[in-house]
Amino acid sequence: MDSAYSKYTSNRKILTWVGKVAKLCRPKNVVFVDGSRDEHDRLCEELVQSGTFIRLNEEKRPNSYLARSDPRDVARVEKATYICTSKREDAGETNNWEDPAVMKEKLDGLLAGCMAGRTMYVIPFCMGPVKSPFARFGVQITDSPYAVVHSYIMTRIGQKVLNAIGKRQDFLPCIHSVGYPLEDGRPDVPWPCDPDNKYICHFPEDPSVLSYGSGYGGNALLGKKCFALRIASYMGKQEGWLAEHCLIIGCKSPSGVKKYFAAAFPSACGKTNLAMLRPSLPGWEVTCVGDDIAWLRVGPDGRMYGVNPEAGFFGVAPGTSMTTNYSAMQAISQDTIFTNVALTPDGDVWWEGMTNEKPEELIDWRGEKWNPNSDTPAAHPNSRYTCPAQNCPIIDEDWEAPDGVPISGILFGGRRKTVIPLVQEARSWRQGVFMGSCCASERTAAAEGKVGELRIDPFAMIPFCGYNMADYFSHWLEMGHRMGPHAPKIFFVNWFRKGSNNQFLWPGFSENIRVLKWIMARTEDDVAVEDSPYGYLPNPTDIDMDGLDLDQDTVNTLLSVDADGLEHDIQQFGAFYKRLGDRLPETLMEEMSLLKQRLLKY
Ligand code: SAT
Ligand code: MN
Repeated sequence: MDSAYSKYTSNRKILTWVGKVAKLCRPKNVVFVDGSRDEHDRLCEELVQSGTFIRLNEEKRPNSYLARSDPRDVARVEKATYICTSKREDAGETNNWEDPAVMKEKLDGLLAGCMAGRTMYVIPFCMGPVKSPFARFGVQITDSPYAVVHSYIMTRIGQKVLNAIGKRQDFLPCIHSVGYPLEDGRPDVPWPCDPDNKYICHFPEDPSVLSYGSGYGGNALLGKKCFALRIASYMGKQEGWLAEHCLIIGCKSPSGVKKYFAAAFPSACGKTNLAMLRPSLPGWEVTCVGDDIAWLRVGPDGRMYGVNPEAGFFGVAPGTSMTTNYSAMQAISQDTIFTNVALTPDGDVWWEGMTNEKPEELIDWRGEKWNPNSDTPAAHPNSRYTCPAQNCPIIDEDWEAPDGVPISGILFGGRRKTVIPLVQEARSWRQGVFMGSCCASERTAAAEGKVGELRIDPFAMIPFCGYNMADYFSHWLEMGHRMGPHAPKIFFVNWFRKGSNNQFLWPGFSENIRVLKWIMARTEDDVAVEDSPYGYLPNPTDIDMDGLDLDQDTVNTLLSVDADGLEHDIQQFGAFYKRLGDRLPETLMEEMSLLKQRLLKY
């Protein structure tokens, strides 16, 4: 077969697929993205010309841009996200499901002619360092130049990746369209999308991904949540590894002992801040391997190793400041794309929480004039920065190590104003898996649902697990069996415990190093623990409280499990387990009854 694109690759599967998609979507032209600096700069210039990008003040924020989305396209859409497996049970209770053939027919209808008048970009990409045994390849077709310039930052792309794919057949084909064809003289808009027809569909059995109608974040950058979490979690189940919604950090003590930790928290629980923690304790050092996704495998020595499959950060802007996250502020001081933040009169960016004082005037994320008396936020609450990981001043020296970094501990957490202590250690891997399955966050007034009600989010994977959640729990248990005594210890943390006056008891942020210090000691069995009905608790004198102004009562509350509250938790998690049906591993039911028994004796 002769193809117009055979000068880029001799991979028949890619050439045939690209030809087929082009025929269906009918773009004006097809461009293979080569990943060069020139091409990147040209695309950014085109985005400025078309009004999607505003170039920021070169002196204040070099090589950076602001994009404002359509107000109807500002976040991932879970109700439009599907796992399409031949059997419904394989997607499970916690995912939207549709029959693959039915969904493909529907999408074929939407895709027909959907790229009219546009360029169809073909982006060869790699998740993980290209030469790593963890690396997985994909090819994303998209009609969004905004998605293309993001992929320069978020993944490894271009001709070098296409060469690395060579004749391999196992790349993930991903199709993305904003769903805004320019036919019959229809003029383009700065942020094309099809707000009433969004579909983010995963076909893990193919595997493939099809996303239609949205240009935003995880809906459009298909390497991220779609591949690196949903599809990869399914692959990991088949192949014996884990794709997790985890940050990875390195933590070095003043005496030079360094360990790596992975941590999973539901959204709005401070994941990015922990990923870039600035320790308050002298001599301690924290380095960042990744802020969002970890691929975890068992190494030849039986220990767990992790890589960050991404190459950049796609972080929430509001709340990010020199005090809450100094390293993120440094990382986004250049080469950054901002989406839906506010624009200052001198061509820089601003968002709520960036400075104590609000600027006198701004252009808000909708492009309207804004001042401190305006009753809407200047930046959208889900506004984002996209910057290269390399920009982070505390990026770990081994963040691209092909074999990953050894993981000594796994942390789970949530936002819990009561019940759950500052930190506890699981008695065993299986109790750790139980704790992971019991990740939850209290709803804040801003979210839907009753305030204080628990939103259950096991392993922080509810929106990202690409298969049946009960099977996922079994897979975690199985990973523990494989590692045996080499398995990392599992911890559960909660920075958000409140006192009777509704004030946070723990200062959090930089002070969280004190908890990491204890966790480090526990991974070496350097300190003893106290028993509790739930996990093992620190002896209060073993958490370094030097220089903190916390009275004994506060410390005692922070380091205690509330038995009554825990009983209420168990009821809610019990109901959730029931929902998962009979594929739920017996071991977790046993862990739950052991917890009940310990509570009775308490
Ligand atoms: O939009 S993304 O899915 O990439 C980010 C997020 O929702 O956390
Ligand atoms: Mn995330």
